Amino acid sequence: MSTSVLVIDDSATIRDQVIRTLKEVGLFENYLEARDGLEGFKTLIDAKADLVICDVDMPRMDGFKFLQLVESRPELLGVPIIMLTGMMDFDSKIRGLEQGASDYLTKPFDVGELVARVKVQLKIKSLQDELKKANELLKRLTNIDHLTNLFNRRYLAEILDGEFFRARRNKEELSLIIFDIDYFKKVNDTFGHQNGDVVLSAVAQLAQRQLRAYDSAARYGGEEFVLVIPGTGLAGAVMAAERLRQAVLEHTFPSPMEDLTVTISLGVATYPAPNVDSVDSLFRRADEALYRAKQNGRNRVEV
Ligand code: GH3
Ligand code: MG
Ligand code: MG
Ligand code: MG
Repeated sequence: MSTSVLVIDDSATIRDQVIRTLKEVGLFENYLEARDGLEGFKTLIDAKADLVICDVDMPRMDGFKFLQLVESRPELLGVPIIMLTGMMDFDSKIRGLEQGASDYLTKPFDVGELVARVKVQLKIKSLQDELKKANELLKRLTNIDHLTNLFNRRYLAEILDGEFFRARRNKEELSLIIFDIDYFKKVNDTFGHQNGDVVLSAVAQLAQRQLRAYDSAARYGGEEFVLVIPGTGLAGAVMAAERLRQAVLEHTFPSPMEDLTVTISLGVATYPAPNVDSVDSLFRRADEALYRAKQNGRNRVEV
């Protein structure tokens, strides 16, 4: 990955000095320059520098205004900014740090100190990036079912609470589809548990493919799944369920299951409806519908 630094200063001499110093150490691959805050902000947006060194006192737009602009852009969060301040100007050092600067250097700066402070900021940045990655991984591990890549049961409960709250507040509909693979024990018995797992994740993929942006799919139990469909009434949800039923029925599995067809039974329920006024009652209603789908011959949708 190529790394770049952006140096913002109205003085060409200072810009050259900073860039020459950093080039000698070879900390970056690209060196960008700007003459004032606004030009610097535009360059930063376009080029996405990994670190910024910014003068305080500049015509047109000073370093503080630059910090404010950067603060207003979430995509620039975490880019370290080292301010260059005049020798005696304590106020602007403090103000700069308060407004989001990561560090400051006093002019005229010592080249050794410049390099050392830049290295510290790059180190902090890389630790922050690692922490962010670790957090994303943790979130995956906590919320995602590892076999199917769908949300797990724990996270489904969170999604349902959130969506139900939103639906009630906005007076919108919220639909739920619960489905279960038919005679799945037979798949395991015939092809083995491992091939059973392949079927499970293929069915999960088919369900995932049906979803729109705000829908969610979760693995609720062994071979039971739940789809949460906000902003959709019973008729729309039944159509989605029917499409999924058809897609599963028509799916071809890999060897040795080429000739296998699996079917699913689906139960659909929508909030609001008589006696459906909570997550629990919505869930119960969909589960009862699923039970009826099984009773009435499987491979079908019931409400
Ligand atoms: P029904 O049509 O009534 O649903 O019949 P069924 O055979 O599918 O019955 P049921 O839903 O009760 O059976 C669930 C089976 O799914 C039993 C269990 O061995 C299997 N199963 C549950 N979790 C997994 C899993 O992670 N992998 C595999 N391969 N099988 C699983
Ligand atoms: Mg200046
Ligand atoms: Mg089953
Ligand atoms: Mg089951």
